[in-house]
Formats: sequence, structure tokens, C-alpha cells
Amino acid sequence: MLDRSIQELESSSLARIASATTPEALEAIRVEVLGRKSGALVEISKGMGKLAPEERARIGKLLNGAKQNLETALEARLQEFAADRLARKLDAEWVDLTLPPPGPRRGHLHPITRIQREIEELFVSLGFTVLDGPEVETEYHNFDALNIPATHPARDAQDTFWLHGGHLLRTHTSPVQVRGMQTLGPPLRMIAPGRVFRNESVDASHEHTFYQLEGMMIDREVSVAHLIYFMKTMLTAIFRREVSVRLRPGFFPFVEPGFELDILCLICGGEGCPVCKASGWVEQLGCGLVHPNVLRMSGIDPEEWNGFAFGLGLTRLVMMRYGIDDIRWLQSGDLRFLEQF
Ligand code: 2NL
Repeated sequence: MLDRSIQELESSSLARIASATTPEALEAIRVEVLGRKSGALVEISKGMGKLAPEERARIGKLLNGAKQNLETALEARLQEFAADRLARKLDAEWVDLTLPPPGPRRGHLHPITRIQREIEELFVSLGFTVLDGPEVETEYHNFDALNIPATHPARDAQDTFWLHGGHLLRTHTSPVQVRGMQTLGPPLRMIAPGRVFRNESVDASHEHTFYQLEGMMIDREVSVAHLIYFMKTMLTAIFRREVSVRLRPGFFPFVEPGFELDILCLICGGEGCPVCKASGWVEQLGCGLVHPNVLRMSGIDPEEWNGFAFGLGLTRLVMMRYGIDDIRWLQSGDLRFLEQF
């Protein structure tokens, strides 16, 4: 009788363990079958008291064997659940380590910054210092010290952003050079790249905010030949090939003589094309020999020292290099534009 009950209990319990689907279900089976107080095996063992001693020993062995088999089966099934759970977790959290990392995408320098740094490196290699200065300037540093008369139209509110207290947003980087002349003294070589502001109505070729680079060399007996040498060297580096230059007279109050400097058109070689508007030449920058008044106002004796100065538009240069047809792209912050560089 007892033999049968033990065998049946064992085999039916093993079947239930095999088909259990959760650790909780397994625990319920364990309590029901192996539980110390009222588990099925314990209940069976209660009937052993009436048995003869040798019979009791035999049934006891059977009970122990069944108990051990069931414990082993429960333990094995629990291990299967744990292995299953781990496999599912590994599957769900699988990572391809060859992919680029998540998180913010890596950016890069703006094309204007790139061209600025190229030109800075060239001039540093030629003994020039790179200067920085305030974007909010005094009227004196932006205009008076540059020999720009009080009546000059550039000073008008239509052209310049005026601030309270006679301050303004610098309209060129010349005031940085004024400060450079005052603090460095002659002889000197410096460039002043930076952001400048004009009160323009904005369209495809006009921005209120753009980038310039100016430079100056002051020494004894500086000539237009020096000026041409440095300008040719700079433009050859920027365009990465030999350039032919031409000077035309040009007026800027802070230089005398003053020039507009053109290069032979790099597209058509001077034959005439849409880029040079059929002239064969493309305007690049303004330059000249620093006006004696400008030297004097910044504490440099024009009888002993002189120098050349130039100014060019970095924004324009970038537009030419990459064939950008609308200046507004450059400050737009539009990633579709920026990611092309
Ligand atoms: C242009 C013309 C120029 C300068 C800038 C300069 C500065 C000082 C003294 C003398 Cl402090 N000159 N700068 C000279 C000639 C031309 O810029 O068209 N720039 C975009």
C-alpha cells in the first residue's frame, strides 16, 4: 500500500515540477510535497508507526529516496529558470560594441574658424602676434584714433550699432590694432581676427554680424613692396596656389596711400568668367601704408616709424572657397549646412 502511494506521489510530483513555469509554482509544489508540517511525504510517514520494524526501515528508505529525488528535481528546475532569465536578459541587453557610442554627436570647427586659424598659423610663422580685443568699443578706438572724421557716414546710426554711454559694437577689428599699437609699441607685427557688426539690412550678401581679419607691420622704412610680399604670401597660402596680384588706388581714412588688392581670377585665369564678372580680376582686400595721423595718435613717431596695414573679410573668403551663395547660412546654426564641412 505505502509503496504505491510513495511511487505515485513521486512520479506525479516529478511531472508537476517538470511542467512548472515559475519559481513561485515550484515553491508551492515544494511546500505541498516536502513541507515539514503537512507535506504529502510527511503525511505518508505518519502511517509508518503501525508497521513491523523491518518493513518500517524499508519504507523509510523509500521515503528518503523519494524526498532526495524530488529535492534534486526542484533544485535542477530552479537552475533552469535562472539560466533562462539570464539568457533573456543577455538577449535584451545585447550591445554591438563596434557601433559608434551613443550620446551627443561630436561636432567640428565652423568653416570661418578653420580659415581664421589657417591664416593665424601662417602669420605666427612670419613673426606676427595674434591679438584679441573687446567687441563693445569706445567711439575713440573705433573711429577717432583711425583718422575717421566726425562727419564720416560710417559713424551714422544707419551703419553702426550704438549703445548707451557712447559705446558701440565695433564695425571693424581696427580698434584691436589701435590698442596693439598703444601697448606693444614699435617695431611690431600683429594680426587682429574677430567678429564685427554693422547695421545692415540683411540679404544674401549682407549680414549685421560677420568676421574680419586685419593685420599690421610697423618698422623702419616699410614700403609697398613689403606689403605686396606679405599679401601675396598670405593669398598663396589661403588658395594653396600661386596668385598674381594687382593694386588699384582705394580710399580708407587710416592709410595713405590706400589700395584695393585684386588677384587674377583663379577660375578662368584672367580670360573672363561669371566669378570675375568678365574682368579677369577678383577683389580680395583693402590695404595701404598706415596714415601718419593714426601712428601719432597711438603714440608712435611717424618720422621714425611707418608700416603697412590690411583688412579682409573672413566671411567672404569662406563663401568664395566653398561656393556659398547666401551669407545667411554661415550664422544660421543649421546643421544641414554645417555638416557639409
Ligand atoms: C577692408 C579694408 C583695411 C586697414 C583695414 C588699418 C588699421 C589700422 C590702421 C591702418 Cl589700426 N589700417 N586697417 C587698412 C586698410 C584696409 O580694410 O576692406 N577690409 C575688409
